[in-house]
Amino acid sequence: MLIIMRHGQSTWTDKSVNRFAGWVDIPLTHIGTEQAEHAGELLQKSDLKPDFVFTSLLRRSIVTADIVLDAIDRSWIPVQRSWRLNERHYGAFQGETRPAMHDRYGDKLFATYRRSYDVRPPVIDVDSPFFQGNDPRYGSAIRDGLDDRDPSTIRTECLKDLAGRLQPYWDRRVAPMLVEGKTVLIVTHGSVVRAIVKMLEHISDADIRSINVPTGVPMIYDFMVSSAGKLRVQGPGQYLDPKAAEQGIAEVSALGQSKQ
Ligand code: DG2
Repeated sequence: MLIIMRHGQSTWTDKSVNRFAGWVDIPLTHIGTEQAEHAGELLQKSDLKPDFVFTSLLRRSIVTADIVLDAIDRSWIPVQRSWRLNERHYGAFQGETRPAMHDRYGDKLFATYRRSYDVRPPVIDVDSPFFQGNDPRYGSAIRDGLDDRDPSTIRTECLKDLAGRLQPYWDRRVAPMLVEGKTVLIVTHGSVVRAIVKMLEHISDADIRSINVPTGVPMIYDFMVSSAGKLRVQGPGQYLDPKAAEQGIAEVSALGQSKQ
């Protein structure tokens, strides 16, 4: 079984701040912490006991996972963190407010940069304080040998780029655990959840544009394993708290509104 969720609300998804984060390592808000605690309660109520947890290299994912696991007394399970589960690199949008970018680019282009499958935002300048090229967490010591991608050189990504860097990690790190019948928890970011939902539910490049992911609400996928050892997903993902998911999805959509 897969339990997948976006981290709790971060300081930059708080609507009073409303900045694009991407790979910028911002913390959770008080609400985000409460959402993570609620996610833990939902797992507890449904008697879901993860055997393994995956996070990105960003604290909003790491801290959310810690809170969820603490709530279900499973802080002890093994963890693997990877840049491949990081949010999409938002290029030059990192650190900018959504309303300002909306007003600069207009409805159509703004929506394309935010939700299209294959259009990248403009690249970030290497001198920007929001560029992570010199951050030790993306240095060569962390290369995982899955391919020759170098995270320290990434300056923008579209969802297709994210899906490309995620696929080898899914195939060689995550899927084998699901094939073994383990319960896997992935605490990650909106775009990574969208990429995984797209892959598992065979959503088209056009239809993925309308999918938004709420903060802090776990979603469940069940699998069967074929005689050839292939994973077969059993239906669409199910949110453990559909009402909170609906409200969260509306909030994410609203963040993209113009300030005018
Ligand atoms: C958000 C997504 O990702 O922003 O990078 O700012 O919060 O899941 O890490 P998060 C960011 P939107 O694409 O929803 O504007």
